[in-house]
Amino acid sequence: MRRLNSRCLTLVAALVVAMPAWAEPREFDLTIDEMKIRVAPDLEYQVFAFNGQVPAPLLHVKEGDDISVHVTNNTTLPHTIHWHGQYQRNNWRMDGIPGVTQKAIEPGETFTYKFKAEKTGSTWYHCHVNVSEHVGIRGMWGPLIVDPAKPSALEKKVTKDVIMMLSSWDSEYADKLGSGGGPLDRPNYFSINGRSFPLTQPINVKEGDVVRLRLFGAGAEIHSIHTHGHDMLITHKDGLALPAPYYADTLLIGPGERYDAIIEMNNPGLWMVHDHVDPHVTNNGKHGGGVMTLIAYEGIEPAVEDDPHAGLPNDDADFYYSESMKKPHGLHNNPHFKGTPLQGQSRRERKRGDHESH
Ligand SMILES: [Cu+2]
Repeated sequence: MRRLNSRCLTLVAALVVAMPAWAEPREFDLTIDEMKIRVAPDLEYQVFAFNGQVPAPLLHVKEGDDISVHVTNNTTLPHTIHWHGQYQRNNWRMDGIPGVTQKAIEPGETFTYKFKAEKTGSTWYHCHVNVSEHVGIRGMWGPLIVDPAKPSALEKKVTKDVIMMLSSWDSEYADKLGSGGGPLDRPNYFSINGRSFPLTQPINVKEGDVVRLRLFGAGAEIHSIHTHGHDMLITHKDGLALPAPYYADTLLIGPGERYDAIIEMNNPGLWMVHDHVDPHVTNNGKHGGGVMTLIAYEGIEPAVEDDPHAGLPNDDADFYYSESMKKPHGLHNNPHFKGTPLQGQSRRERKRGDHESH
């Protein structure tokens, strides 16, 4: 009896180690829909949109959580979801690679992904069918943030999360869903969270805030982000804590990469945040567009009356997922990211139009 009890205790102890007390099962629903979003003032774009929005909804979970995601494909083409960064240990069939780990999810089908959120930090999810089109220029990407069971002292200081997903667009294929993204094509619009300046929104802060800026290379371009007036302490690369965090004021972010930067808001003013790769601050070659925004301290007035930055829309406190990150763990949609459904034209008709125009 005593031996049995001690065996039971060992078993219970092993289970406690394997399933941390903070881990929970979480079940989410995602649809994929054909929508149109406004990327820039002069660019409307057809997208494959998770839950109808670009960027996709925030998935915010805890280390060790058991995740189930039911994905329903309402579009006219097959898709999958790759959980970029997650290890899928003993679970490789959930890695989302068509023709390797699964058959792609066909139009009208639902597929359920099940995996443990093992890797912490800034991970993300994206389609893995025709990646150069679906991810490169059709908006099939979103953040999967996994909070570590034991956050570092630095992470605990954060008062505001700011998620920036950088990507690019090619106006030639704006209304040609199902084509584009060729390796020699040249994108001509560049965006933060799917919007090009002046449709980006300011990063609203107050003195004393500690911002955790999570930068994602969601597209196929390399970006070089400069935060005026502030140094970034780079703490994580691809969700992994750096053994020696380092300071930078300009940071390169390549395709697929993620960097986390802690920024102390200790310098009140209106400060540019922009990409130093010149074409990336244009809309179709016209300067004053692309990957550009402002760090805007509470109570600071613009220095000049016609400052274009002062005219940025400032009606979505969740543009950088800051509000969603404060909510309880879960899936968080953002109605501001929602597109309008593609209507009146079947894909076949659109395709016919495409062929006629070539
Ligand atoms: Cu896809």
